[in-house]
Amino acid sequence: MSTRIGIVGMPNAGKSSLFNALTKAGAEAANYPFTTIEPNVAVVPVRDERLEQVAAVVGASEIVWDTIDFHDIAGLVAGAHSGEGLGNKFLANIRETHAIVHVVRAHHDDGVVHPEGRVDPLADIETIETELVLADLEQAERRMDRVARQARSGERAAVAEERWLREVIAELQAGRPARGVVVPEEAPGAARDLGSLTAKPVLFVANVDEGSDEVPTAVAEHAASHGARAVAISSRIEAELAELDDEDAAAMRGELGVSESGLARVVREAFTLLRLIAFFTAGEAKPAQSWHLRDGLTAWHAAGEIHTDIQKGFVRAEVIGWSELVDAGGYAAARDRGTLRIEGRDYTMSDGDVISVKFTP
Ligand SMILES: Nc1nc2c(ncn2[C@@H]2O[C@H](COP(=O)(O)OP(=O)(O)OP(=O)(O)O)[C@@H](O)[C@H]2O)c(=O)[nH]1
Ligand SMILES: [Mg+2]
Repeated sequence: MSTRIGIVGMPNAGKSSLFNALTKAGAEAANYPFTTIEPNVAVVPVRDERLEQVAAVVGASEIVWDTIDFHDIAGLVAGAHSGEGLGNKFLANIRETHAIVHVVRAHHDDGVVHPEGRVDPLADIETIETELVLADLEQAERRMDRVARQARSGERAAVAEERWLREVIAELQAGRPARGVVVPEEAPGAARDLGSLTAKPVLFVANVDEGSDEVPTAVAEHAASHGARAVAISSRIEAELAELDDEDAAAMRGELGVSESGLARVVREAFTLLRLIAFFTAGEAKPAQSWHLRDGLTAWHAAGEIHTDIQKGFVRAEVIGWSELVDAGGYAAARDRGTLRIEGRDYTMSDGDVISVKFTP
């Protein structure tokens, strides 16, 4: 299943610039608040140079990248949950995402209007978090009406869900995210049904001044104390770099002294945030492909990512670490060396594994 990430933040924070950079999709970025009025979804390839090497040694026909979907929504302002501004309408669009990227303005370009007329990343973060909490509270109360009715029949799952919702509502009323409330075993679908925004993992993206790549201390501390992660990028530079071809972009990065693509960092952090690992499939004259999987899952789950039929008919898997395959120079040599292993369905996948599943159709 593809991974979905929602981008939130204040108007003019730099969300669409980041989105454009991520996609080169050309979503409109302009210097006035509320540029984004339709939700934009972009499918972003997760480039991985390990797969390029694997593809080369096995003689793959092409490379097919794993993707992440990013949803760009309109900026949120104080009062958004009750319909202020345009953002509220779009919160619904990101209820079904797996994680949130929270873009916060930390650059000081006077040419860019700030809705509050000042640059204060921590205050902006708190504004957005308050809106997410209030939007969740409304949603949770609405859901409670329905679940409480079901719970009266004594149905176990509904009773458990009602108890859970009560706790969630108490947390939200106290201004805290829903993240901390453990989902009961009896109602495993409760969190998904609520679609709580504040239960999702968060990556803060500090949109910093050109030439800087440090997360402002206040943002870093906030992220650390909320179990979140943070990266610094310049949305504007990334958007400009995305317009260039790879060679020119590399040259410009050199001049600016930014080593790695900010976008690569955002994507990597998103993987870490969601505790995902990458694995690969590759064969001669066939596409080499990257996939992702929750860390700790098995070869059987990996098979399911590739195709449900492959999972259903799972017999065994041939597995090798990507670098062992590259070192050997191909499957045949790896088999001779004994680095290509036979594994069963319960084998726990490692980041960078190359897998080939034998299955009965
Ligand atoms: N100097 C500077 N300007 C930026 C940066 N990122 C974005 N901008 C500018 O800020 C303005 C708003 O950027 P957008 O990316 O459209 O902001 P947004 O968060 O999508 O705004 P809304 O859709 O209105 O909520 C544009 O003029 C951008 O060029 C940055 O890193 N540095
Ligand atoms: Mg925008």
